[in-house]
Amino acid sequence: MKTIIEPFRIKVVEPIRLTTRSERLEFLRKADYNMFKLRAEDVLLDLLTDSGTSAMSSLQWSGIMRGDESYAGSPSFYRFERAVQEIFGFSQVIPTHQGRAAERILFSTLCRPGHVVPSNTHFDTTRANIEAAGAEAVDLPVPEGLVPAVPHPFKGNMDVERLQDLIARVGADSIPLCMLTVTNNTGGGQPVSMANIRAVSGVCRAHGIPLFVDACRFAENAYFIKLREEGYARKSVREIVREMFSYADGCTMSAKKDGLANIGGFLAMNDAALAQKERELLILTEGFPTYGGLAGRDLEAIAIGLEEVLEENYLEYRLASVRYLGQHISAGGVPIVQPPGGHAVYIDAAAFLPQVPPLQLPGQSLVCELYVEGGIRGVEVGTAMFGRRDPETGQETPAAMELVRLALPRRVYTQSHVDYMVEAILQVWERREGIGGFRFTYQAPTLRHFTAAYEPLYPVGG
Ligand code: P61
Repeated sequence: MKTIIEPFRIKVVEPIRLTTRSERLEFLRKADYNMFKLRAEDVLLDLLTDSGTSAMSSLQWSGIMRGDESYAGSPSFYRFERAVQEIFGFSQVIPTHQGRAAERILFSTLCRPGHVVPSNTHFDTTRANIEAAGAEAVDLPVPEGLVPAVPHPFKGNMDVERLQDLIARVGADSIPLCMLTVTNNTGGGQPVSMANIRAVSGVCRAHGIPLFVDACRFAENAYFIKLREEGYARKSVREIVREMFSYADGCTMSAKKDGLANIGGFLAMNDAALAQKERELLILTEGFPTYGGLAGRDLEAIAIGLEEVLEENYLEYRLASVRYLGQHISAGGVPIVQPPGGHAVYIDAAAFLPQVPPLQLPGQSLVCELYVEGGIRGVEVGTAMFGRRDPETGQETPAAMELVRLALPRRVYTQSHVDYMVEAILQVWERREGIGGFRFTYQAPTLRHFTAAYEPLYPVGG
């Protein structure tokens, strides 16, 4: 059979609500044109994020019932700990309420002012937590990673030469750890090759710098390695994952992605002394080390989700559905980051709307138009999210790329939903010449995209 099907059947359904175009224009205005301020019930197909939005399996729901809520020493914790140890190969496992809590604990333990933390590309919460610890976050993607239209099998790779140059320039003593984000979310959900993980690890080990992997989408990354990297076609995803993490000293994880759970995360590593310090911080802000801010039932859902995400027919369907969306809009002329990523398709808003300059936020225009057209909610990953405003001069620096991310929640939408998305995106593409820009009317000093207010500089909706 050549048709790749959803490898599950539907047991519970959740209604979604159709709205009219004029209702959507009104909702958008009331939300200050900020997708994060829309009410979810006013969204038809929600592609804002693949984070925490997975449909859980019947086995995960049965795990929820089994969850043991003891304050200390819950059997649910030990099942969670064993799943993480077996899959990732790290001995120390610290549960956290989500990925950014793991980041905060890791960076506030290791980073000081004057420190530099390199990565292929830091995700925004990662960067913000490094900066909150007084250190500098540096992105070192390979050059192909910054050119949306150029296809490359491993656009998520880190530029190893630039890593070596950075170490030579600032000194290994100023680099308390190196990060590697798999897949590279900010760079288009693009995978990192095993060869690159090995090379980055080699450089780090030669200089005594610990390597931590931001593991959010580890299974999708492993499946890309299986499909695209020589020597891995016959290996199981589980074996590939073990090899990926064998080159690292630890990882941070948001279980809201490849944990197939609605909440949760963890920090894992082999260094018991470091883990001890981190558990002390955990107790201060998250909770006792056998629950870390999670309920026992969440730990069960994650332990089961981490196993299910490694099933190869799931991963085949997962990557195929993202590819299907990417290929169909691309065939209609829409410029996207090529090839499509593991969890999302990224539209190149700068190429879609060349008439809108970066400081007029072309990605912001595009997310608003997609919502008006089809009730689809995407997210801007461009100057609104990653641009910088000088607090003294008010001078704005645009982001490296102007992207719109359409993230597919895991196991949630069917192929006809994707066909509808394709239709709506192509309709916006047809009327692209009439679309203008936006400006901020309010912005917070950090992570401004969550709470920003915007004003259109043209009539939205055509
Ligand atoms: C997302 F607009 N990602 O992609 P937490 N590392 C990586 C992530 O992708 C990630 C985290 C760490 C989200 C949620 C999100 O401004 C935003 O469990 C590679 O969300 O704390 C999260 O994991 C943090 C979306 C987060 C945003 C921040 O949609």
